[in-house]
Amino acid sequence: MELTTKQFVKDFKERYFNKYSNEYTTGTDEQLYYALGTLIRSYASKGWKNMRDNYIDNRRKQVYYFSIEFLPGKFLLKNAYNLGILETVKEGLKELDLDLDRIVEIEPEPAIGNGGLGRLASCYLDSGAALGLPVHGNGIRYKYGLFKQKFVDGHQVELPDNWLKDPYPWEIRNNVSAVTVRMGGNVWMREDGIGGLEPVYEDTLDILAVPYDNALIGYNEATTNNLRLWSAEVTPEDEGKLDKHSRLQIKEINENLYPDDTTYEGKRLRLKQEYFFVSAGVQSVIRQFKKYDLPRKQIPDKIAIQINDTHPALVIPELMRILLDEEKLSWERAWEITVNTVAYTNHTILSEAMETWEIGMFKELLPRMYQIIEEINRRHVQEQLPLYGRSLTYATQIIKDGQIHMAHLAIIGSHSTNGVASLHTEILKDDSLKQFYEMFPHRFNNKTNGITQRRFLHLCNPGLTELITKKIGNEWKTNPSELKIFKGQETNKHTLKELEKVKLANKKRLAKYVKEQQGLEINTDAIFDVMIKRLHAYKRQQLQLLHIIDRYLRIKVDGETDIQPRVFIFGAKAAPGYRFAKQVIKVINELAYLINHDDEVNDKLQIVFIENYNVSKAEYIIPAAEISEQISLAGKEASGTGNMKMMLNGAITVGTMDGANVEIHDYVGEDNIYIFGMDREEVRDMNWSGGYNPREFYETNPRLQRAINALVDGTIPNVTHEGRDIYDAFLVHGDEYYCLKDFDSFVHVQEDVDKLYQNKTEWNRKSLLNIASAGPFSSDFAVARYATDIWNARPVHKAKKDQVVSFD
Ligand code: AZC
Repeated sequence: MELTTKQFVKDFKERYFNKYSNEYTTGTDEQLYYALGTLIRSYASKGWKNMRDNYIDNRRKQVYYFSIEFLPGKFLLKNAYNLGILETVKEGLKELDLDLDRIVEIEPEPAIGNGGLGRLASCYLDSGAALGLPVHGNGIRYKYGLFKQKFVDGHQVELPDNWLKDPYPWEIRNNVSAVTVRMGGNVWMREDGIGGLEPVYEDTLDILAVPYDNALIGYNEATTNNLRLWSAEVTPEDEGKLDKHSRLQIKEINENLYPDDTTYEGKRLRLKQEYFFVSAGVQSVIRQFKKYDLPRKQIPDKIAIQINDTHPALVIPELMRILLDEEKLSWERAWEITVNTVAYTNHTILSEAMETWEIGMFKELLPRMYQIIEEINRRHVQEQLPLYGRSLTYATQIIKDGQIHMAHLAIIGSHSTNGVASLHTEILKDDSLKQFYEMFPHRFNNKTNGITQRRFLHLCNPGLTELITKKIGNEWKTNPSELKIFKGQETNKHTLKELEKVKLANKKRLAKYVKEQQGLEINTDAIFDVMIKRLHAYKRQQLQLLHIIDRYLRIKVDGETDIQPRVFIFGAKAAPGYRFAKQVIKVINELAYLINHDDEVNDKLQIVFIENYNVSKAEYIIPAAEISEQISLAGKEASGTGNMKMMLNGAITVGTMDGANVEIHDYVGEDNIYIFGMDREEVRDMNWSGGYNPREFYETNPRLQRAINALVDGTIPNVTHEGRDIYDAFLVHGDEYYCLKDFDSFVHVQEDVDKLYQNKTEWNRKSLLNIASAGPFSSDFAVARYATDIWNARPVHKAKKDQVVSFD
């Protein structure tokens, strides 16, 4: 949009005055933030309204991304940037003598997601809007986001994240669009007088779902979409009538984000949350469709619903319910519409993360959903039995062994099932979802994840953005595949030096932050070795721990002096109930304390564990990363996206052939990535042959033995049982994630990395090649592929000339 500094200054003063009846010069940072936030939002209002009208007037196909988690990060800078007014805002604030950084610092980050899956959803919404595609988000407005992590004596302590305690300038409460969601009670069918049946509900708990809408402003205002987050309230009819218990039941629905993305304890509340946002979302989608005034059979032509993992899989029976009970369609017609509307993305192969619900609980909470799922299951069996026989058909049932299997429902009730990296999709096809692949081969497809270059490069790393632009022009910003032109600079010594300077500046910025937060001075000449992701055994932070202990002992005990200095940087939250993960945090923190305070060692080795890792912290850390640690056991990480973000910022990956690392390897070339460890086939063969004997590795590798012993022999103070439990996981419980097996090859590639760093030109060259090869991982491409292959959705206007993403 067009905005002069003069106009902005005037608007800001007015906005502040009208809001607070006072001059802005008297404002607190909180007030200044609120005034600025609402002002920027107001700049987007017209575009938002126009787009809403445009979608309806032109009966555009709209896509709804249903996700129980989103991790959008802060909005202020992003929105100003996408509106094209960030520089104006900066100048204007300078004129007003206000500090933008301080104002941005105040903004709370909506941590309404756990990790990868939630962040991916937000990257996709950003890309959808940037491409001019009508892609909206649908989720829950959790009052408390993911806990705030604090370290107390090295232990993780969880504090509540009350991110909505102050008014949130980006959202609009939208009372007129509220809908009612019914749970519990009884349901029975009676004749509806027109030859069919209709359900009668008794004793249900009715919940008012109120949407809060957040504008998703596309880059260059390509379009503006909506992130709709639902809040649970008492219906006006029940106001004053409901007992305390029922009120509590309603209140708790959007009180807390479920704090674990990898295990499901079959919690009733989680199921309530799932049905709540699904039912509200589907009702509102159908309402939107009705504005088009088209026959219902055209629903799949005008609506696509993508379900982000299985948490929203109730979309399938809920859409069926509406079509059957309210729209009075036949089962067959309703089913065809449903399957053609819904598509499913799988994000994990970990069996413990596959959702199932115990029938008794499910039936009691969602009786009508249960009836419909039963019928879907019955018809599935009836249809597939003659074609595929008993064993395959029964294996694919939705209801079996007393449980409802959500992944089965998601595959059977949708037209597309995709994995999130090519290796992951292969594993789904030939292993974890093999039987479904046999039945529905055409439904399976791969959509490798992507990341938004706007947040994870343009905004968080202006130095690098400027350097690239100086060398190859502006076009790569809207067409990230142009980044490959930057490869032409690989032998340009001058560019490589400039790149090094940018990295150093980013390292210094991070070092300053660490100094402020932890009082620790880190060595910015050392390699910054970064591992940021949720803490989980399969991701193998404990392997990195062994590597660091080994380094420590080489310096401390062996007296090695010729060792490349490194700063190991961690960021990771452990699920509150995940004991092992918390123990790893404790041990890393104690090791950090030991090493950082030992003057014999700390010029060669330091450890920083950044507290409360989240999107904003990632934006600080990623530009400073030189090594990107992606060391999950092959076959376990569906994709990973941190790997892409760090690569885009010039970090060199040390990783296994897992998830999207495989594709990173293919794009950047094997000379520019450090791959180690077993591959997926080796892991699978090893598992099939009943695991391995980690003791063999322990006993025959003195370096490994020494590192493991350090967990229990008092080398690391204050970690008695934590060290012991990790030790036992390695040696007593069979080392499920093959850390001992991969140790040797891991530490050897790390030594190669050290050697490379001695030659800064060569390092910078590889770093540059990583940046130049990261274009294909832009979420703009990923979303364009979803739009073309799955959604059949098109942008509001032809993509601009300089935008290569093709829709034809
Ligand atoms: C994550 C995967 O673990 C990660 O590999 C992937 O990059 C990310 O999704 C986005 O696809 N999964 C989750 O966050 N959660 C679940 C339940 O899979």
